[in-house]
Amino acid sequence: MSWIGTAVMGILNVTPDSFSDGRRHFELAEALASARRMRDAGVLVLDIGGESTRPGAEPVPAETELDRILPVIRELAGEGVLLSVDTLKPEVAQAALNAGAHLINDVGGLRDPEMRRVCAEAGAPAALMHMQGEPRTMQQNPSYDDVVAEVFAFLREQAAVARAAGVPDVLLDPGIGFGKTREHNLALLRALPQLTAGPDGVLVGASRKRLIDYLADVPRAEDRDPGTLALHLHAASTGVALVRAHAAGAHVQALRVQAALDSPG
Ligand code: HH2
Repeated sequence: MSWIGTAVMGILNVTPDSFSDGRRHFELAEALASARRMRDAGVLVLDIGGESTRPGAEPVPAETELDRILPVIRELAGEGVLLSVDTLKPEVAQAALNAGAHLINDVGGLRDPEMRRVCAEAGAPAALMHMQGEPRTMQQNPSYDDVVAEVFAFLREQAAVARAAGVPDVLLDPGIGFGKTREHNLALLRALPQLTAGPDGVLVGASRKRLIDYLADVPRAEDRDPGTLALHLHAASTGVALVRAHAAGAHVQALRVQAALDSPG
């Protein structure tokens, strides 16, 4: 995937317990209105999630996830925006693709062979993310010998495994906040040029994450959009393909300005 500027993946949570916007998107009408606002603001893709993966979150059954996301996918398919589904479960991915979703966002990094098979058979690209441990416990004691080398090696290996299984295209995501300390996250963000120099597109998701509190003392997630933008503009300057953001409209605007400054003439 060659770099043609950084696009925005707008976050559409249809979970009652997602860490930053709670019940707001839980009602279908509100979810759809929010999705259409993000589409009109110029996002490339909407990332629809029916299970929170915030630190400490408990998994939900596949039926619950599907009850939350399928009505949204069915309504939005064909409305001029790509639809990504944020799920760890192959059966959820399969049903979402059948309902009109285009891309699977797997925070499990396509480690599950069944997830690779579902994407390959549907011809669906996938975002594969690095996570140490699992959401319930991942922030308890994250540790690495060399976080950059280990995370990037994992992503490159998983990309090769996915391609060998027939997944048509992959995006690599270092997984900011997924089993990582403040120092681990910063090291990965600083090392992004190593990843964007490779053949695959890169996705970064730092939106409203605790890292911003550690860096700038912002305890409430909903107050972290300025810090998010700073991190994502940095990521964009290294050539990432996509940034995953709650404040989608602000991101589209800022990235257009940054792209104008960077384009010659
Ligand atoms: N972060 C979250 C969820 N999905 N997917 C990718 N590819 N990269 C990420 O960094 C990423 C992700 C965060 O989890 P959650 O608690 O569900 O919060 P939200 O979806 O509101 O960001």
